[in-house]
Amino acid sequence: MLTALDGAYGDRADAVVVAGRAASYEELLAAARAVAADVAGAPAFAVTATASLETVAAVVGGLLAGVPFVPLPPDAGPAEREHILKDSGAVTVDVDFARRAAAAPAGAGGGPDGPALVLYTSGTTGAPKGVVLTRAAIAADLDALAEAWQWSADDTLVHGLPLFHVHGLVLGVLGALRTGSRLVHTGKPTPDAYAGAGGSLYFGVPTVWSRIAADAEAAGALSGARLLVSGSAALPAPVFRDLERLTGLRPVERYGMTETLITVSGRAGGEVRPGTVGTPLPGIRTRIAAEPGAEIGELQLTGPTLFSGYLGRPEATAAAYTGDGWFRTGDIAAVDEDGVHRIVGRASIDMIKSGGYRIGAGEIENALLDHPKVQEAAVVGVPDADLGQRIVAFVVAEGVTGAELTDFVAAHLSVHKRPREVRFVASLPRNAMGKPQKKLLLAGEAGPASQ
Ligand code: MLC
Ligand code: AMP
Repeated sequence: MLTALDGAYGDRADAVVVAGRAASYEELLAAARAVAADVAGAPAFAVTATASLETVAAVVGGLLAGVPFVPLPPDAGPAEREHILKDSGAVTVDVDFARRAAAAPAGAGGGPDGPALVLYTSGTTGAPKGVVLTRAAIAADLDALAEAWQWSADDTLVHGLPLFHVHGLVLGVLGALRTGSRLVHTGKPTPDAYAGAGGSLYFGVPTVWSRIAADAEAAGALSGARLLVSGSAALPAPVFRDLERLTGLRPVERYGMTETLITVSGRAGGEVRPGTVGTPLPGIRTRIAAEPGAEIGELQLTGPTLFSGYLGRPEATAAAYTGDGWFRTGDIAAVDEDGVHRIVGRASIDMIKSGGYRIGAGEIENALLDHPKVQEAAVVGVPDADLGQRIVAFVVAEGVTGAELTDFVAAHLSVHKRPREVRFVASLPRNAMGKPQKKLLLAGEAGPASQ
């Protein structure tokens, strides 16, 4: 599956660089075999997925052993870690990149339909669910993207995204190892790090691109690249235009989800327009479930890149599909006469995207309600020029500060899920059914940065 590790493209001492440490394919493979020996026979295994060569060895080791890999967010607090470990049944493993093995364990390996990854992702309510992705789905997606982006062993891929989500882990690590492109992971996705990395292909979430576009010198350093790709949230049109002005490149946007992998994308060398995410990748079919006479509606899709289900939750899996077998993305979209897709927004106000992270309002509300001083809580995503949306918590509480509540969520769930702002209110506006009226809480906030 990882063609580069089979020697298809030769080797070099710095084939994979993560946060300043370099490894050859041979070294990576030997470290991954040691991981495979440790995890062989386990139902699943979990590793704290820091931006490191250890995480790269872990994901490869899981594939060699045929044991699903569960990446743990390094900034996760005890509640989130425990939920993921209990729900997945994964054993925890520490990876030592200096440990090497000459061969994968005997009898190890997985078939194409075997689970490769279990990635935890938030719904609108409740705790995150484990999304099971097969090797076949991952391979199909990476091959489709390689075609769309003319992504090859001639490329050097640069990014600094977290290694516990699709973007950084599947595209950003497995994609490099399947196409044979050299990988430079910058540790953090800062403008300076991207500028200094000398890549031909760059991945980023819109927050990363907007910070680069605000730094003319860093952006200018990317003008020698072949392709800049944005995804995980909507790229604001002003950021698109600033990037084009400063780099001479029109960034390509692509659209995806943990459950579907990347399904729609602009093409390298094709026409790209700000505010659009391109056309379906080979093998993907899309449709818009619109009311009669309307042009926008829920985007639904089918294809070989879809997940095989939410781990242990057949009802949630069934609910994610229409009666005729199309996956319901929950995103509202429109398609023009050329088949070019435009993502208009989310169907649910309770699904927040902040800095490219998907965060369920219900999960944050539950965490806040676990605080003894909090009586009521309602969480919304407020338009934010840097993060796309920022998490704002409206709470009814006494005897506690906003900073204390922020730290409470950061410590229990994870740092990237913490509210950026806490507003104390005397009561929450509720409808006749007693449900908080979040639209009223959002009234008066500025529109999205892209409009
Ligand atoms: C601040 N910090 C705290 C804290 N407040 N720590 C503990 N408690 C508190 N109360 C610290 C953090 O630990 C961190 O430290 C520092 O402050 C900054 O953290 P941050 O503010 O959260 O980072 P920020 O700069 O806002 O991050 C922006 C970002 C990040 C773009 C780098 O949001 C990001 O990496 N996003 C990528 C998300 C992604 O990959 N999504 C893909 C999903 S897959 P320190 O020391 O660590 O800096 C998908 C499919 C698809 O969507 O289509 O791709
Ligand atoms: P996740 O499961 O974290 O991968 O988040 C998936 C969600 O990210 C999708 O349902 C969309 O709401 C959003 N998303 C991903 N890519 C884009 C994009 N290019 N434009 C707009 N939204 C996007």
